Amino acid sequence: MNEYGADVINFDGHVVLPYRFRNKKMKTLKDVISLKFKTSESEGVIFHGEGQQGDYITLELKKAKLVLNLNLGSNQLGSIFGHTSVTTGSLLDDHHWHSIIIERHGRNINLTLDRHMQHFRTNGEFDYLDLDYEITFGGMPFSGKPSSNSRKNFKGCMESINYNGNNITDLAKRKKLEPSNVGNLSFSCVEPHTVPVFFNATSYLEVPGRPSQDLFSVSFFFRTWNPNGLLLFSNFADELGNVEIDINEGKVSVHINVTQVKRNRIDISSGN
Ligand SMILES: [Ca+2]
Repeated sequence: MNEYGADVINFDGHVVLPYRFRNKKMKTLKDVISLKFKTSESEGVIFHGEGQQGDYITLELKKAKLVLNLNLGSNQLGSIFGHTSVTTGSLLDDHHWHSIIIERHGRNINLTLDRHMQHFRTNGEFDYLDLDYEITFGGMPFSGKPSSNSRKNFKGCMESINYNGNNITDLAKRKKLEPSNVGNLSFSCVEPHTVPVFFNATSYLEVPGRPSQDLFSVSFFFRTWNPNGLLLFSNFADELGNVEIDINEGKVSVHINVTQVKRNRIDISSGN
């Protein structure tokens, strides 16, 4: 039950893992679906199921938030509109584990993200979720409608996937499920090349410089809610000066102080 354990699946952003229904159809009044995920991507389909009647359930990441789209049925005349969409969480692309539990009884849903539970009722008048063929993890099925192709596949790790009592992770590991033939499914969590570092107001990261080089080069991504703060500071060798990158009222500024030249300060400002 940890990221080094046997229960982890790594999705490469291409592969999709279908769980096919034995009787081709799955009509449920109750559903319990739970899993954990970890990703650095802000977009991606975690799982999806749909039926020819028009029912669907899709859990996906959008702008690093979790979105559950659910439709238990609409009628032909359009007077019953079943589409329901609930968004929860934020900054979920932080490459930390997040847990999800979806418990449904008819139109009543409890959506739990990291122990924070949200209750809602689905729109429409229908109680049964009618899915056909399969529920897919990590992306949409390839035979899906053209409109679904715009949705990105999930890239990252999932752990302890349980769909109505079926241990999907275990079935996949025992090769009882057949992943799509594009991309790779593996059973250990691949760490990304870049891992975010978190700073509070007092912490900092100090790295050694490269002596006797006349080039200074640095690049990084950052994300913050704070309008002000020091991003980077470095002294140049031989007391030549220093460089400072900060956020000032929401703008990034680069200050280069060169002590041995008369016009000794260069300021560059960008962003908002
Ligand atoms: Ca239905």
